[in-house]
Amino acid sequence: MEGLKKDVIRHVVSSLGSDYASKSAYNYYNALALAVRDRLIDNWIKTQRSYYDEKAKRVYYLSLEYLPGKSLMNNLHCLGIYETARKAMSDLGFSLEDLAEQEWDAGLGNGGLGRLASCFLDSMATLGIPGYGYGIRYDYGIFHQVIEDGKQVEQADNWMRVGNPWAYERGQHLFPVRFFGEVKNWTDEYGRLRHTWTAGDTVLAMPCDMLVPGWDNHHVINMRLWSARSDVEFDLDFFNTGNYLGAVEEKIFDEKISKVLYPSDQIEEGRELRLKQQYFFVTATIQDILRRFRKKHQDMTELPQSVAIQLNDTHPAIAIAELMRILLDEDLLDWEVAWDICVSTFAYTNHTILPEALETWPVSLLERMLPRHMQIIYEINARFLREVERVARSEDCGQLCHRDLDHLKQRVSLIQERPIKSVRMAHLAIIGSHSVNGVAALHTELLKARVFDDFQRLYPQKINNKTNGVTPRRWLWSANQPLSRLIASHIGTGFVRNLDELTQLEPLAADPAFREAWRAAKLENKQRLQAYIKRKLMRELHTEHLFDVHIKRIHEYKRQVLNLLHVVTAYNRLRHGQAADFTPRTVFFGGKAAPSYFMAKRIIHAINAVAATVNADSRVNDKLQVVYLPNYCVSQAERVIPATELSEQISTAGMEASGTGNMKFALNGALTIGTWDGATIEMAQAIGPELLFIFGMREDELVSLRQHGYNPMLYYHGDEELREALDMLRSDAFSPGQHGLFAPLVDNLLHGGDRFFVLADYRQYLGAQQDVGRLYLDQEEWTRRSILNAARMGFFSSDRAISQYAREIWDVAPMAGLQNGKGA
Ligand code: AZC
Repeated sequence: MEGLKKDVIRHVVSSLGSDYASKSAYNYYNALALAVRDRLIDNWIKTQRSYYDEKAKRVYYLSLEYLPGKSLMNNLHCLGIYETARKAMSDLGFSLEDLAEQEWDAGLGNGGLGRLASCFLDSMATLGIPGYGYGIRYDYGIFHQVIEDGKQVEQADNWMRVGNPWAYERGQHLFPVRFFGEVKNWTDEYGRLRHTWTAGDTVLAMPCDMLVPGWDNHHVINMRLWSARSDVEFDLDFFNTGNYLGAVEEKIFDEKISKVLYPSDQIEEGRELRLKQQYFFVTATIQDILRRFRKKHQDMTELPQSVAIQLNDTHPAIAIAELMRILLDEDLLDWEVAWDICVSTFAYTNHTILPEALETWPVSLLERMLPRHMQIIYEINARFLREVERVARSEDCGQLCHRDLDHLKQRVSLIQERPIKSVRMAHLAIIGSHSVNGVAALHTELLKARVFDDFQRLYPQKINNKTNGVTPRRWLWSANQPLSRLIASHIGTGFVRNLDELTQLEPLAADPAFREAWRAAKLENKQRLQAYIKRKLMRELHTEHLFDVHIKRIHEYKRQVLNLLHVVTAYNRLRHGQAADFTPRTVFFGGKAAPSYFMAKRIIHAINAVAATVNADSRVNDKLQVVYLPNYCVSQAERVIPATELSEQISTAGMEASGTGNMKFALNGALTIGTWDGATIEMAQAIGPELLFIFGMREDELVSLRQHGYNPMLYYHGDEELREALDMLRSDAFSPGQHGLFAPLVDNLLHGGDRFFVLADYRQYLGAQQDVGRLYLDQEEWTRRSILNAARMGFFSSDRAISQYAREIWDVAPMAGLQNGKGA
């Protein structure tokens, strides 16, 4: 402890240039972070060296998004120095918890996809897999959400303003990134046509490394994030012509590339700068991967034996064309050889079946910005369509493909003709990869049967499932110390590395003393949340209420509106005195809406309007409260999830690819009210469906309802409570003086087809909520189920998910000496 204290003081003085006697929490947080980083860097260097020494096959995880959240607590726990740090900082006059609050969330992602990437890096580090995360170091992460007059207002997330003590910026290792320009043809010595791309503009990519430690194993992997740097300061011409300001302007323009994360989530914006970001990220990453590979290899055909590249969604899919370009134009390989290398190296994960999220880029834009890549994509397509023809005519594809060859070719082509001629990035990713995976069993089945059915027929081996998981280090151990300590006192700490060990809790569910201790841990977490809400929102929570929580991005398919209709109905019953047996509850909502997503923003407004009305109504507000948690983010989730008793997972069946919040809640002992969707299905199967509150129509039932003509008006007319709730929303009951404010929401349901079947599931949802309320009155039974939920969550560890990727997709083994935990 004395060593750590000394290091902290030294950093306050020599790294931060401050007086250690001036007790600034900001300085002491930074100094502690630097002292922790010192303890990581040696192991990071050793880890990187060992990969070379053992000629390990490396995994590169390419993701435009990461959501690491805060690093301090997690890193202290991984290093096993949490207690030491707590005591050391307390000696220096600080509470560790307060210091940790000084850190800004690294919000370099939108939601589930980005958080999954961060959980995966944690698992690779813990399992000893030679992995690297690659991404972009956005200067501005996901926007900061404030609620003003009930509405979402976006503010810039200037997370780097106060510096980032965790990152190593490596200004000496810059990689050139080229755009635009032209392609020249030439003939090589064997008479083959060759191509050279001479680019117009160049910018530079600077690596910023953030260290990702494994759990208690000395294995530290790297998350390398690229930051755009201009090359104009090296361009003497500018200075010679005296155009200093012109040069500076161009520099600023170049560095725009990594300025800001696109805040759209499952809606593609298709903006030119976004494509620039994607290519900027991809080319720098591929250059770095090949630089490392070439240190030990000359023969490019050995690449797939040494390197596995996982594409996190299609955002980095242009990497396929980029690697082809390098192999063809720089290494001068033949097409077939290059293509084999690509396909064997790449694998692609799909995260959504929503059609509006499937990326396409206009051919005209690609031709201008990346002319050589567009040529390559055309060539990939031509060869692929010939192959389709061959397979379709062959026996093994059967009549199915053959009958309608032209249509089949149009459907699978990389190029879509309408509404504008564009490249379908998902098709590029599928064709250029040896593995395409979905993220939960149902999602993968839907990929095979619907979204990519043609590809499933053409390549029946390619599409596979890897159900998501979450890291128990952050989402149980670090976020929920009260519960973790209780668990550890009964079964030891092995569960942090091997989550299956939680099954040892099962017999304890029958032990009243253990149940009481379990409830005490939950209460402690509820009180912590209470204190936080008081500080932040100046609201007093009732900890004896059932804490019912719906936090995730705001999206119509996630059906926050269904939850809101339940709240309004409960409000009406209480007002009308029809709810004598109502179990008091506080309903929490939280989540960001894409700034351009009108309906999602209106939903936020409606939730806040209903909250204001309900909370102000003294007839009901001792029994029902509604809280909107502004600026939902990773660190907020870490506070809220441990305090949650009821987890809302109520998406339209078939629409939520997996969900990962669902896993975090159950792991922390919340019971789930949910639809038969995403990974909630597999959770119900693992836990026992009777221990969750499952309701609503299933995916196949919805398909047939749609086919037979779904008429939401029937539900409106047939259900008095539903009608009352919708009419209130449409009138000004929640928006005094602003008649019609929420009419778009209601009209969308009644006259817009209710694409997400809110009305169809309303009555069943109410029934399930009634079951929840009733069960909550029986605290012994509730607690028993809560324990069993957590005990059966072992499968949903990201360690299990990453082990499957490593074995079944990457063919990568953990580093020797690390498999069983302790590293060398
Ligand atoms: C999300 C899915 O919506 C969510 O269900 C899943 O758990 C998560 O990915 C991780 O796999 N998708 C996204 O965040 N974004 C896109 C473009 O799919």
